[in-house]
Amino acid sequence: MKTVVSFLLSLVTVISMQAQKGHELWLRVKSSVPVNVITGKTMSPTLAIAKQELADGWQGKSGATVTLTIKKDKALKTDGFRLTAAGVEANTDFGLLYGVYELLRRQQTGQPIKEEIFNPSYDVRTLNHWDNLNGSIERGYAGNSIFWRKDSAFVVTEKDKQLWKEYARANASIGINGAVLNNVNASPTMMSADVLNRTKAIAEVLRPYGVKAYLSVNFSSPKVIGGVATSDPLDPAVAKWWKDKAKEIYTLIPDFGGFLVKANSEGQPGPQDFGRTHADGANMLADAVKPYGGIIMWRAFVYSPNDKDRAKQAYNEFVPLDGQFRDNVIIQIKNGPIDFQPREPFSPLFGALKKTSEMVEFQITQEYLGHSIHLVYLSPMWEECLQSDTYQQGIGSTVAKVTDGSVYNQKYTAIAGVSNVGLDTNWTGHDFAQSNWYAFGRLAWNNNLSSEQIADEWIKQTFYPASSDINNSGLYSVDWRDNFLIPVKQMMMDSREAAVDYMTPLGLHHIMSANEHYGPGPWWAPARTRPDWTPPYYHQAAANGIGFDRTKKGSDAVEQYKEPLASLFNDPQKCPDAFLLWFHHLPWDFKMKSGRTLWDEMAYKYEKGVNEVREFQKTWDRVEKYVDTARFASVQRKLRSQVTNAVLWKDACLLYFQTFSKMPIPYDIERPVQNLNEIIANDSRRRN
Ligand code: GCV
Repeated sequence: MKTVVSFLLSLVTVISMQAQKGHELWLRVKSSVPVNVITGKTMSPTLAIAKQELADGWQGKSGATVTLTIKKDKALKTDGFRLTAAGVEANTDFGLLYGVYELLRRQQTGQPIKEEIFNPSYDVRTLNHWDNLNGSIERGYAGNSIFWRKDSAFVVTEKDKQLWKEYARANASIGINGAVLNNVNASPTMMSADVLNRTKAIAEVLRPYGVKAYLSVNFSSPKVIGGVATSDPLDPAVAKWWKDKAKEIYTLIPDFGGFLVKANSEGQPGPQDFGRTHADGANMLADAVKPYGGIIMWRAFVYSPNDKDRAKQAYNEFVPLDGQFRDNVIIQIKNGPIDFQPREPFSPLFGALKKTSEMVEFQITQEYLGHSIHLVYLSPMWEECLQSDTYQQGIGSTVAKVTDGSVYNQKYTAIAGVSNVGLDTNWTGHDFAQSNWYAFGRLAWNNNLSSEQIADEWIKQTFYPASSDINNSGLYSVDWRDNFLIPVKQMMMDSREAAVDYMTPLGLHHIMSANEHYGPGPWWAPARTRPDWTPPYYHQAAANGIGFDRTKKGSDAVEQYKEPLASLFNDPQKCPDAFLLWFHHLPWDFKMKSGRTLWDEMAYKYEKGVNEVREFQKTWDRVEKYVDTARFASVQRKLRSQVTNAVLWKDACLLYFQTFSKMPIPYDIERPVQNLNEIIANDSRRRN
């Protein structure tokens, strides 16, 4: 008997250890508290999921009754819901499902449950997957694609379906309702019958969870795979090809969301190839999907090799087109004017388009923020962008408000996040990178949530040992709260600023190593390379100082911002330190607000960033007893690499910029441990 008991115990241990590989994300709770769920007579697949989630996760009163009611309610948007004393009310089954997830989240995180209305900030809340048909993922750091693969490419297995279901469930639990299944650098083959059939299979699994499928399309598809002589958007044969294609897609996938388009950017084809405008291209596609309620998300990520300041180009190209787009076109704009850097000011396009729908594109995958090696919680960066005031319609016209319909009358409101999901067991490579997927979904649902609240929720759901340990009042044990939750939350909250400090402090940007975009590379500028792809174009370091002059005397990018921002950014005495070298070229001995010289300030910032990551190591080592072995060891290992890489950034940047400043690195900070020539040689070896 004893042997049987100990065998069972060890089995339980093994199972629970396996359960700690992070695959369950923030959905780990399995409760055995009984609950009675009442629904209307018609049981849809979505309602069945809602019912099952309650049965599996209920942590309220044992034997309680929860009623899920469809009730027409003008106060609620399509996906919105109302929590009531009896349960959840909504206009749609999806609303009920979101309500159930909210109820369970509140139980699990100890938040009050009272009568309250919840409406999403955006109608369309999408993940953008930069997944290629051969299974690779552009800027993906968590394994290959969960949707596409090279071998047996069009065979749909039960394993595929199970994974897609888990993916859809995770999205639904945080309110994400759309997935663009392939890379914006899209292959024309995406429009082939084989690919569309696989898309149909994926869409069928995602559908009950309220996640619509979208595809990125290549603008040359009519010519490349359709046998049409051209892809000119004003050619009737081209418009017809897209209309027929839309019909084919909607016959297969009646709730298909629409297309995402990267056009005339980084070598991708587009309407300008035929002397047409972005509006001509977008409208032609918009007309094709309009009969089915589809939308076109048209990216504003455009820049040409010969303009003086890349940061100005999206604004210059799109503002003159304002008012020319169909109402089912949304211009998808990266948060900053360049490219997902650790810190950028918000893109001046936000709010500048007054008669055209706009949406924010964030990057969840950490292309420029340490891949899946660095622990960087991105929510504070997104919150900073969403809460930035554009002043476009007076004080309070924040990026959040000019995109969510509060300021402008947009037909569709939307938001996108470039996904960090791959085939890795824990989905995102780094266990803490899951928090970025989670945070994106939560902000897409409510663009006013604080990053701190989101981190709090995520940690509780992802790391709390067992639901049974939550005491009756719904609070977590004091020991766990004080020794795990609080320090780990602080580490997350500090992590983005730390990354800015050890990579690109004071408004520096785009100084990373070429190609892999991981380590430092401020020196990289081979002959015959497009200048706007090289770091010296952005940092402009020289004997007379450092920084990109975007003032009125320079490229005048400041002029794209509405007053009082234009004047604020234009004045080096008033410009926030965080954006100083983004907008100004300043002498090395420029006197900073702190009283230090610019050079010293930069050195202290790099030092501060490195020290902060060392503190994260200490924080993590201290919490060992609260975390399962696998996740503890993995995060510990990654933090070690993060420190090594942060030191490399600091040494490389300070030693390289010192060749211009000719000033000593302040003597009270740690000395470089590497030589510049060796760092540069290693960097180019890695690239070859
Ligand atoms: C998908 C950056 C990335 C590219 C990406 C591009 C984009 O340039 O480095 O990999 O391409 O942004 O957003 O289109």
